[in-house]
Amino acid sequence: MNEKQIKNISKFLSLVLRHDPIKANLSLDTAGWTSVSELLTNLEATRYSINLEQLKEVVDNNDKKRFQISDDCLRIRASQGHSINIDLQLTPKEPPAVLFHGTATRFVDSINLQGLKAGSRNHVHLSTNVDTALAVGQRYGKPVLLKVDAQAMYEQGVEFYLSENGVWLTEHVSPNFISNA
Ligand code: HQG
Repeated sequence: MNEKQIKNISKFLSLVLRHDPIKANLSLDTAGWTSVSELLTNLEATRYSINLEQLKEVVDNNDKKRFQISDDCLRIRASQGHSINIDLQLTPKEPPAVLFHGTATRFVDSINLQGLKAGSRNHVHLSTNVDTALAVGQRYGKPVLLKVDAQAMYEQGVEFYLSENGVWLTEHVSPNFISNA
């Protein structure tokens, strides 16, 4: 497979495993997993004829490690970013003292009023890395970097989760924990 094919399949997997499994005639279990063999069969029927090795290539080459295949290779899921209601079954974890969120300047007034909301996804996505956060913000316009006082939130009992691919997740960030970075 060439890079373009890998990217196209990866995009389709994001769609199916995070947002719209019906697009590949699949259902996800409560933790977001689906059957690898059904996925391969249904991919072939819809648009991409690939085998398990090629699926692994897509998963391994993904720039943000968005997908996980179970150790027995029977199941696959997206590591984060879902809009459908699933429970990743992650254990709450103490976050680093400071986390970053990149957004677009046009959202800042609303964020200052309402805090960071998960929107269509299940969680607010936060990063330890400034460049990653800025790249995330860039997707929506002129980026701005926000700093989240994760330590204070944690001390007040707010739960954080670390996804398999290193994204920090929480349900909501109140405005009083947000400042300009
Ligand atoms: C903004 C990508 C107005 C929020 C990335 C963001 C990430 C508000 C947008 C992952 C708001 C939601 C998620 C408020 C938040 N008022 N706007 N109160 N609260 N927002 O795409 O964090 O490439 O759902 O700042 O790498 O941008 O798909 O979230 O701009 O990890 O794997 O509303 O998506 O990963 O947008 O990105 P999103 P996000 P993938």
